[in-house]
Amino acid sequence: MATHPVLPTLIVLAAILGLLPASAWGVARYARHRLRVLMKPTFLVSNTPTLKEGQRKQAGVLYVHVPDLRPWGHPNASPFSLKLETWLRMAGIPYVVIRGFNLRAAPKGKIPYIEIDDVIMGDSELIIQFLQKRFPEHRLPADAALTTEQRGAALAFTRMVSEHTVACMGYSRNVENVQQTFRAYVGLKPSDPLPFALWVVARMVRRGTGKRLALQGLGKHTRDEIYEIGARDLKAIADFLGDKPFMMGTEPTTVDASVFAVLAEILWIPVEFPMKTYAYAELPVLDAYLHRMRKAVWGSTVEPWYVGGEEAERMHGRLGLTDKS
Ligand SMILES: N[C@@H](CCC(=O)N[C@@H](CS)C(=O)NCC(=O)O)C(=O)O
Repeated sequence: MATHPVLPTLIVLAAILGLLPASAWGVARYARHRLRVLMKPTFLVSNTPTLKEGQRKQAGVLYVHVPDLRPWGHPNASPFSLKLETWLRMAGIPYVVIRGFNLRAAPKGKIPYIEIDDVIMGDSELIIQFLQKRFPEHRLPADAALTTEQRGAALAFTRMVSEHTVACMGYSRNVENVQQTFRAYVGLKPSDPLPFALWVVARMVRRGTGKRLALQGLGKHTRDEIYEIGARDLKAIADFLGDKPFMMGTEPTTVDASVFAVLAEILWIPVEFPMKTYAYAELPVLDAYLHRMRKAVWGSTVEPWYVGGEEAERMHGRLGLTDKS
């Protein structure tokens, strides 16, 4: 008896529909694995204590989970991880880094997060508040000396850079220039083809960020509007800084950790986009501030950083990014 022709078609269709999600999952997993392998050679070694594989965690030690993404000589490509590490150094709180990008293990599905004894918590801002209470002896004297007006301004700037400026930067990094950013992550030239695994992850990141920005509202604007809006944030920071060495005066305070981290991910990266161009062309105070913060907080612990100017040229050479068009 002849089988009805619709039946095999239905069976094939069902198989494809069943297999597609499974194969997409497989491709994503493989792509993540390849990404990790590809990024390994771009890691630069800093003197930050790091938990090695197989090492046991110890009581009373502060462990900081940050992504293992250290391109360009930055301590971290993640602005919020750079912020937290910068603040920990400012406060002089010893910590051990655990590198990885396992968002499923993160309490809020985001990096960075910390572990100390039985506490595990996410969100750089909440973490800082928690650590300020846990280690009162490490309270920054400059924070304690702030006036109420300065405290208000510090909170407003922290929120601006962490929720808004960073999102404008994220449009370049994860949407418009996502492929160039991924090339830079692994030290490829802009003209090099992106390895398939990276291309897959870049597309996923682009899609996810696009959706998130649209929901947040920023993504409803045009490209030029987004960069214009972001540039206004940069101008506000430059205006507020004026002649002061740091945001609140002569000493770095907690707000500087946030401002420094977000600005570093805009100015000191080997990817060109309008906010960066504008900062270098119109707001030289910002690059000077970054250098000051880096020297005050990080010293020479991480070398070489991608920092613009001569050093930038050197890093462009190292990364093969001489074509800046
Ligand atoms: N409000 C959080 C933001 C952290 C955040 O957005 N982290 C990024 C890396 S820089 C992340 O985990 N992104 C992955 C995701 O959102 O899926 C904080 O201050 O820690």
